[in-house]
Formats: sequence, C-alpha cells, structure tokens
Amino acid sequence: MITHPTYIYDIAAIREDFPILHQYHHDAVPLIYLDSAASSQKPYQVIEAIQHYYQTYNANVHRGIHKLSEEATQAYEGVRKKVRNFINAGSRREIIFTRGTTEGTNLVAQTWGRNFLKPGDVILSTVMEHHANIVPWQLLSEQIGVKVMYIPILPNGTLDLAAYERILRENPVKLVTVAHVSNVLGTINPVADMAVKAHDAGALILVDAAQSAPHLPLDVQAIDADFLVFSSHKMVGPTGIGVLYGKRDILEKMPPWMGGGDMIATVTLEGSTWNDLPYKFEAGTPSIAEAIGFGAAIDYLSAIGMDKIHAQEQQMTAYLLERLSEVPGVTVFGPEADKKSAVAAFVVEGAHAHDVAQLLDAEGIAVRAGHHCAMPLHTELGVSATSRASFYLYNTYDEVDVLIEALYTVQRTLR
Ligand code: C6P
Repeated sequence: MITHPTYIYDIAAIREDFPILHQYHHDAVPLIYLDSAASSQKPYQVIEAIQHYYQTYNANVHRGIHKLSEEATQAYEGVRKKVRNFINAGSRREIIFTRGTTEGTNLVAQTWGRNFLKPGDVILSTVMEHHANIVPWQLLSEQIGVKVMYIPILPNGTLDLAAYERILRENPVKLVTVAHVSNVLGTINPVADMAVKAHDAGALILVDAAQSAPHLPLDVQAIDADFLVFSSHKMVGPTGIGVLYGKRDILEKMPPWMGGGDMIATVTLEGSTWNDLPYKFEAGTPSIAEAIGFGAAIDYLSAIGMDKIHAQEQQMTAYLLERLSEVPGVTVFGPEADKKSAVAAFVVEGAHAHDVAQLLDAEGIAVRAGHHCAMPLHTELGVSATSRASFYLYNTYDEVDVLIEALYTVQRTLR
C-alpha cells in the first residue's frame, strides 16, 4: 500500500472551517463527504457572511438611496470585482450574475445563438458534456434549425482532438462549447488549445467551467474564452448564484434575454431601451445574499490559493486512483491521474451503482450514483450508471482509505 503524500496546506485547519464535516452520519459513523462535484460544503466564513447581510444591511440593490440599499449595492458590486479578479476578466462589465452554469449556457443559446445563427450553422459540443451543455443547443436546434455535433472521446476518456480538427475543417462550426473538466471522467480538457483552433476556424468558444472553477486557477484571457460559465455552489459558495463571463464586444451586440426591472434604460408603452452591461442581462431583483456568500467563498479559496488547491487535488487524484486500482472488480472511468481532477466514477463488477452508493452511505460515505446528468457519455461508456466519488479541498487521504475498505465490505455484502 502506498503511503499518504504530505498535505500542501493545513488540512486540519481547513476542516475546522466546515461545520457539516464534524457530524455523525446516521448518528453512528463519521460523515465522509465525497459528493462535492454535485455541490460542495460551505465554511463558516460563507455562512456568516450571509447571516451578517440579513442581520445588518438587508435591502434591495441598485434601487434605494437609503444607507442599507447603498451598503447592499456596494457589497453586491464588490463581489463582481472579486469574480473579475478570480478569473482575470478584462472588465467588471463582462461578469454577468446568473443562477448558475445552466442558466449561463441557456442565456448564450437564447440570445447569441438565436440572434446570430442561421439554419445549418453548427454548434460543436462533446460527448462528455453535462446535459446543461447539450440540451440548450438541442432546444436551439429545434427553434432555428442549427445543427449540433459532438467531438467524440478516445478509449482513455480524453477528447479525440484529431476528430475535433476534422469537424472544424469540414463543417460551418460557429460555436465550440466544451467542459473544462468532465463531471464524470474528471478529464481536464485543453481548452486554451481548443480555443486557438476554434478561432482559426472562425468559431467562438464557450467553456463550461462548472467543474474547473472550484479546483484550478482560471484565466479567461489566457484561455481566450469568448464565454465561460460556472456555479458558486460547487466552490464552497451558496446555491442560486453563478457567472456568465463574456467578451465585452460580444455581449454588447447580444440582445437581452429576460425583461424586467434593472435591465432597462427607458421604458415607454411603445417600447424600451436597454441598460449598460452587465445589467442588461440581470433582470429583476438578483440573488443578493447568495452573491455576498459567493464573495466570501472567493475570498476563502483565494486565501488558500487556487494553485495550492489544484496541486493538493492532483496528489489526491494520484493517491485515489492508485488505491482504487488495488480493489479487484472495480473499474474507474477516465484518464490517468495527471490529466484528471479528483473525481472517480466507477462500477463494481456484479453490483448496481445505486446499491453500491446505498451500502457506502451506510458506512457514512456520501457518493452520487446514476448518470450524473451525462447520459450520452454513459451510453458511450456502455454503462447505464456509475457510482462517483468526488473530492475537494477538505477531503483527506484517510477518507480514501475508508472508501477502499468500504468497497471491500460492499463486495462481501453483495456476494
Ligand atoms: N453537475 C454533478 O453532480 P448547475 O446545476 O447549473 O450548477 O451546474 C450544471 C453543470 C454544468 N456543467 C457541469 C460540467 C456540471 O458538472 C454541472 C453540474 C452536478 O455533476 C450536478 S448535476
């Protein structure tokens, strides 16, 4: 058995920040939370920032001239600046708050897609996408007759980049839309290289950063992403808030999506004109408390350092894959550790993924089972469901060891 690598940061101090991690599961066994790809846990700093807002300066933003509203507006707009720095965007006007990744892809499909594409134009997605990066394009296809194509994957769970170049050469591709990190395979896709190829072919690129923003440093200018979307709740922040980044010149040309308060400049009974970026895309009262919690989450991750979080997770991935390879009858999907984030979707020979998850739950281990909103990928892998253990900055090597022992227990129980 391999020994535990050393932690890159003070893991005990980090775990102290997450109150939920200190409870007993089913009142019997310590909780081991391995479902952060679905939603991460939240530290005190985030929980307290939300509570502080509600207790001391709760008010609507951009509307009042009273002190509370000004304070709330300042905090809300401050988070936009934090997001801008976090992903190295050129301007705060390029940061649109959404409800999450899903709303981001739908917004781009329904404004940019619906207005700038014509029948026969190609949207190029990939076989490994989450449904949030497939279905909006299929809906658009039904609405305006664009064609959706998919980059295939190789047997090792990476994208077939030769096929990517061929599809770009042979088809009128207008948008490449790709996950930075797969939520099932964990594959880290070479999005900066893919952006160069997309741009050479005259296409834009949208990066789904739902599974990368929590785990590695992001730089939208280095990637040269035209759009990039992610969710706060997977990066120690609250649910109900996320980001659509878009290059300013592209966003300027796009019409609004939803109409309502805050997104207008003028309204008459005959018609309306639109507010400046980013407000043009933020109709109605936004998720203010959630944004403030999101800001605290960005502060929390930045204080540790995204480079350290990524380096620690690379060690965790290598350890996890090595230990899983010791268990006979367990097959893990996805590439080798250096191309992968800390997520392992696996099947146990002779056992259904849901039974595995249920037995692991009895041992205190929370994993997800099913198709993980990536049905086409599971069809490609030839399985209807997988069990998925996904790790984050608060997980330990000891927890991997408990998972491995629990998998032996699962096998004995189901034998
Ligand atoms: N994946 C998972 O368990 P939302 O739900 O909008 O915050 O994120 C959608 C989404 C989009 N892209 C990727 C790559 C994702 O992983 C997700 C969310 C979760 O894998 C919940 S289905």
